[in-house]
Amino acid sequence: MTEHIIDPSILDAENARREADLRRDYETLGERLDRRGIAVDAIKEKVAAFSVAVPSWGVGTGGTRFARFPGLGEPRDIFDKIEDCAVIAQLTQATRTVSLHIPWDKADPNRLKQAASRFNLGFDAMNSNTFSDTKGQLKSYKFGSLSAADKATRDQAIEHNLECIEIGKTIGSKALTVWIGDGSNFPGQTNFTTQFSHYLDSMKAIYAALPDDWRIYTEHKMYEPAFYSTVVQDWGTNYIIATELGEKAFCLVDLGHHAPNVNIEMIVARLAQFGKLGGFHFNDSKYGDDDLDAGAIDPFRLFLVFNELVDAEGRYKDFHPAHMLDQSHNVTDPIESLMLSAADVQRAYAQALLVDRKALKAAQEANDALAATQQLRTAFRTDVEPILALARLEQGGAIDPLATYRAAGYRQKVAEIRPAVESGGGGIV
Ligand code: LRH
Ligand code: MN
Ligand code: MN
Repeated sequence: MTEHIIDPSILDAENARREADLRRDYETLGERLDRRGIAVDAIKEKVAAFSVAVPSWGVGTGGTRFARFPGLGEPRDIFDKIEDCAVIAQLTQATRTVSLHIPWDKADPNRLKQAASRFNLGFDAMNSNTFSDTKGQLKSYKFGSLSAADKATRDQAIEHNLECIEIGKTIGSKALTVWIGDGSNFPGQTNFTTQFSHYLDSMKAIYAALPDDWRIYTEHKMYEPAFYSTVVQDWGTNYIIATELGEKAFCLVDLGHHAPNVNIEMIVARLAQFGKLGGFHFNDSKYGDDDLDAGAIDPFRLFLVFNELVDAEGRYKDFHPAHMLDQSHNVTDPIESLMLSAADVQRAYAQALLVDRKALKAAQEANDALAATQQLRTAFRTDVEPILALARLEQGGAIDPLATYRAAGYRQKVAEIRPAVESGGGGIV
């Protein structure tokens, strides 16, 4: 039986206050969509089946390289993090899995599995970390990991990824995400070609250990922490990697890892067209890899990404990219941010499902630019909140996750058990 952290009587009371209004709103929206030839219940079903993974590292307060200001009741370890993830899942019913980062979340894999299964949570992709050093580690990653000039350093980084696969096997994960910070800070510091060859050789060794039913995702990022060149800097290099490695290798698109104004939705379309779109790290940004909450800055862009995904769903067989959040919460309660972001990702999906694809195609073929773009705008401007809220309610979640979470006083309760953490300089990514 699934355990619930938020008292069901509080959840029921909060829902009872909102249910009648919600049902009226849903009915009105249903009538309006019906006039557009859309069955609201069918959209709701798809929304209900949609899930986005929560990153374990997202439930702790993030920071910048200048400072970190922890909040109340910070999770002490991965088991507290799993409980926080369970709260997000219970209230949103949109986050059925957790994505772990090793070694940050290292613990007995059987205990991890048990802890998650109490709340009926599964594990999404494992994330390896060779972008920072761990205590006791023999070789430093200061000058790179999988692409380092030093062979022993590369071997150690390979070994770490193999360990992530092993942990993942025990806990039921089916994917490994590899992001490295390798690159250089000065022109001439490294040889681009040698470095990339090292990287490919290392990745081939990891790929060789990947179980048949697993996928490996490589994540590109334009810059940071290396500021002159980065080994896996863009989707072009990422596509080469996935192609070189083989059919279990796919590209992961982290929305924040592109230059401002880059047409990410088009990258998504290209990768999908050539069978190499593996999945996403959703977040939002204004300037760079800001890791702001998904949907917080440019919800239209998120919608355009989902517009491509829905288009691809209708085109390709076996198309099932992984959906994960990857954001850093510096000034908000991470649970609140993650709940709203999960809903915003779902919202973009629901809006994209409303696009009249037949009318869009006809407008495109008639070169009617305005009619075509109008199809997208109409879908984007539709307030789909009643669909999301009813999908949550019907699955046992909260009509209003934020209000319910606050009414339940979860943060105050855990703050009594979890010791306060002092503010400090230099935070995590
Ligand atoms: C790098 C990144 C990558 C890491 C995570 C902590 O910027 O997006 O996915 O694993 O942040
Ligand atoms: Mn990421
Ligand atoms: Mn990032």
